[in-house]
Amino acid sequence: MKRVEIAGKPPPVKDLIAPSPETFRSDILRHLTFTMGKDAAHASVYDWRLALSFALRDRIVEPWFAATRQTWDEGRKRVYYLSMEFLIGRILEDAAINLGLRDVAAAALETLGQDFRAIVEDEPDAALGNGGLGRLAACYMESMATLGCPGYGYGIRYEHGLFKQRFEGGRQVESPEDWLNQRHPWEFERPEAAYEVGFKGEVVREGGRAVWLPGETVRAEAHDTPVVGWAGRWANTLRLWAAKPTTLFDLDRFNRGDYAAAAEPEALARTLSRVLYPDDTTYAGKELRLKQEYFLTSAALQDILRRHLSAGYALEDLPQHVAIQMNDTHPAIAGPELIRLLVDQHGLGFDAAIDIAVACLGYTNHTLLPEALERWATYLMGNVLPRHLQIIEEIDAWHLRHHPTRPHWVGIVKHHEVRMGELAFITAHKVNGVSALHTDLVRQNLFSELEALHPGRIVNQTNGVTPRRWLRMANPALSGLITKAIGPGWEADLDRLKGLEAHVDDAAFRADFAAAKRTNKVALADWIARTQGVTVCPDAIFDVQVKRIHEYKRQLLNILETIAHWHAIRQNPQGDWVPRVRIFGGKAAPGYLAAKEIIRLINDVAAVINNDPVTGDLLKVVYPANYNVSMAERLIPAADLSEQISTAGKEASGTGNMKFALNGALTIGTLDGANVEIREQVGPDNFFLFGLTAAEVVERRKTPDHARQAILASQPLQDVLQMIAEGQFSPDEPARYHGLVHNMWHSDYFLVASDFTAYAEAQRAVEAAFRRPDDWWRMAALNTARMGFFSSDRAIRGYMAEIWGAASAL
Ligand code: 26W
Repeated sequence: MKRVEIAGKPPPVKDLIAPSPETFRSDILRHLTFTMGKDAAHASVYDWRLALSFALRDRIVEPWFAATRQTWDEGRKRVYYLSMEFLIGRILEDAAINLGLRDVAAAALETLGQDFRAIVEDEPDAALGNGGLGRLAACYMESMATLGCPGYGYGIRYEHGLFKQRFEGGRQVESPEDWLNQRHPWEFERPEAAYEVGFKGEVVREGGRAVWLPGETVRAEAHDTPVVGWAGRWANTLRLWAAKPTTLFDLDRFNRGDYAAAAEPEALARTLSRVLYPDDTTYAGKELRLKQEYFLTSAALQDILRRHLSAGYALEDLPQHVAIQMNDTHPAIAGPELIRLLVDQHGLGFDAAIDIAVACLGYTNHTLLPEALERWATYLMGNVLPRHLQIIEEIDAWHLRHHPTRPHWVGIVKHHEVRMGELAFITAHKVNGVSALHTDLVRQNLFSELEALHPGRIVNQTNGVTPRRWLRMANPALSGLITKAIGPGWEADLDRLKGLEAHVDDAAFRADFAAAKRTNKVALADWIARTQGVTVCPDAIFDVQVKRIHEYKRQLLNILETIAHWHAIRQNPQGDWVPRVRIFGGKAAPGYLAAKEIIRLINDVAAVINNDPVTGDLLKVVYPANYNVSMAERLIPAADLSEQISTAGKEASGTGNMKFALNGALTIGTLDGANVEIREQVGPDNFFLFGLTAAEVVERRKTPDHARQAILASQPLQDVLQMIAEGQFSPDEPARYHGLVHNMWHSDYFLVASDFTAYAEAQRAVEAAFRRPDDWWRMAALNTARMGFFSSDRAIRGYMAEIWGAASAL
């Protein structure tokens, strides 16, 4: 593909010039009329939202083209981020802010009698992800655009994102999500950018060469969403693949009147990009999932090679121009697929091909949980991807040849399974963990033998979050105060928040800081009253735990301590208690019964506590259903206390923990994941630490009756378990939680009992600090001031320098 030169040298990427509200108003009206075909007199919020989105999108196109042009012209290295998940959330306001057009848009809409907020909230979340890993990919896309790192995200355009959650009788009920039910204004459909992806069939030999004859094929069609960075200085592409049939339908069958059978090929193909797998941290081993992973990876690699070759570069030079990052092992078939394309389609030798693959590929590990590590039965891999299984075996043999001292238990194919972690490690030049502690554990436990064979291959890149969405957009009150205190521009240079430290001893600044938080708490209290029917007092401690429901994240510890606290207040209602609102949010994987039981318990406890006249405003429990990115943007800025209480050694990093601290919440947390580094940055005095360390957890588990011992040592915990077992929170079914209580006494793998007392003590320390507003707001402000390190810009700079060998084009 050759680019057409239009008029000499292309214009350079330039700084944004914002249109006037009048100009932008006519842009919106033009789209309302000509794109939506609506008269302003009859337009709905939906129509206005689309008109506004198109008007904003128009203004991304120019920086987007300029960035693409500059990347070609300067022959720059491109970074390809392969991820099964991109948890984007809403796009409109984020795009408006990065384009510097938020206020212009709001003003223009006002003259049209429309409310910007209402329009923003009409947009459905793009929920193409489960949790941390998917949201991280979205933050990284935004930071790559902000930093001018030429990059593409590759993913799947799921028709249905993460399921919607509601509660019935306190139980989670799932229903399909349907974001594409309406027009999606942010994407450009590219029917011409399509590739065939094969499955199954057989491999034959033709003159010493392997030829794979797939038994099934589908078409991967590109849908491009521009991702604009801060100040509109650069824009990259998120390319999502939709599966289409290669043969449209069976005309013979149709003519015979067998309509359902005629449509079969189409239905089968579309299944591939129909729905996001809702499993977070559990590996299911389903054939459709493997097909989705290969579908994404094969389409992406074909696209990457097409772009490389069309620029006139040699395949041998791929690593100079291309860096490919695998977001966990989900796209780890990239190694074998790249080798297959190079060897089978382009005629390179295996040794040359694997060297190229290793030089291009990087692998990020996001979890140590054994149940989350992908392994595919060789029979399944051999059935779905027969050629790839051969190549995987060749890679394994090649690796053993080069490392004859490799222990016999180490390798890619073992016990009739393909281990995707080992495959990703061996086919990548860099393997990274996502926090300092996690990377140490990856080195010492998960990949210790491979690390010994490849010293230096494992590196750390501590996660980060984008301050544009998670501070500037989500928290206008605090953002305004920050700009007032340290001047504009901190959004793209987050270390400048350090400048706030000079203000924390100023009582007026602390009062402003507290006022910003109060504004957010009042807004949240209104929303809770409106949507949950629970009244909460904005002067209470807003204590928030939002994340996927998982035993290791220990929402159970939180709710048990809530019960203990409730019980203590009831024993002495006249005591000097600090009012609290304990807020939960999160979904459980549909098949994860233990997590679902915890959800039900929280809701059952909330029903009892919220209706107790004795405790009244002193304690409320709120659990709004369907936690998602948009709800996070509401809750996090209003939090006083951030619950990061996982069993040490289990949470790879966490990123919610960063968003809370950045927004001036104090953390109550264990020494797990990035909590360790957050505590180092904000200072140990500004962090409520409790609990066993990762090493102590391992030791503690060696005591066979650790749970029983811990429960017997804590009267409050015994009382709590007794109340639950008696059915105080499930009077209609007293035995409902007998299994859960039994498990607490006899197993408690995640050491809830062992950490209970330390956690309760830390909670009392939180209350003591909250009673001293000067200290509290000083600590809160210091948290914000010292969180600059956790910008995803810092993280992306690290990946660019240490893994991708890519440079900023700005
Ligand atoms: C194949 C099943 C499956 C699906 C998703 C296994 C594992 C996953 C992810 C790796 C789970 C995940 O999202 N991990 C989270 O990644 C975040 C970003 O690095 C971290 O902050 C979290 O600690 C980690 O749990």
